[in-house]
Amino acid sequence: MLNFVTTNPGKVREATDYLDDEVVQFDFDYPEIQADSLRAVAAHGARAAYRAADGPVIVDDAGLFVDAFDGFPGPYSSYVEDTVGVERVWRMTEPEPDRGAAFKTVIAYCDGADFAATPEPVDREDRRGQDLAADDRDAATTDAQVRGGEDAVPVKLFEGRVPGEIVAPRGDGGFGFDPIFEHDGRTFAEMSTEEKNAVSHRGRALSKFAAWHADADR
Ligand code: ITT
Repeated sequence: MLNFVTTNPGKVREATDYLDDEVVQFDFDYPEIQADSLRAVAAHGARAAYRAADGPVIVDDAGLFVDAFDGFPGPYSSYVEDTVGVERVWRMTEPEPDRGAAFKTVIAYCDGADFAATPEPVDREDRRGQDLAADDRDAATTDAQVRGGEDAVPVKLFEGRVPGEIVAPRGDGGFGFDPIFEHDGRTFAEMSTEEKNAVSHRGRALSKFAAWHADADR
């Protein structure tokens, strides 16, 4: 059994599609550290959740990176959804000529075992584009935060990113910013869970995690 640590059932719906393990929602509002990096937040959250769950956990920290705003809201996406709201994020981008954006997620796994932990080796295959500048302003600090203190339990990180455009809200599916995020002509809210998973940031991170998790030599 794998505890998916989140207050967001939409994430769990997407994860159950990908993972063979029985995935259950562990509704634990882990303390999010003040950090500019999804990686640091996810790693810190996974350690805290592992202590609380006393079993294998994954934490998923995601964000919407808007090109015209140099990657904002990025790691602050949850706060922006709660305060500004999704529709007003679209309105704020409306006057901008650049409609580009990306969703990014970092999945952090922790089961207390001493596997080869992040930051080495880390899958940085799709670490390009300016969202990284926003997400990883200070790589050294971030890596230190990910690594944790001397006795920190190892965590392993898996990243996924998907490019798209900010558009006027369309569709009833998905959650969060899905109605204003268009990829290949459709918003994520116009896709089924399966269709979104096939192309999304979370789908990409989950497939990397699934491959690693299924590998007995990890
Ligand atoms: P947990 O932290 O409890 O997992 P959360 O919804 O706050 O739940 P995040 O901090 O990772 O999760 O999400 C940041 C924001 O981005 C939040 O407003 C989400 O609704 C939104 N979000 C995350 N993944 C998304 C996705 O796949 N599609 C649309 N919006 C998403």
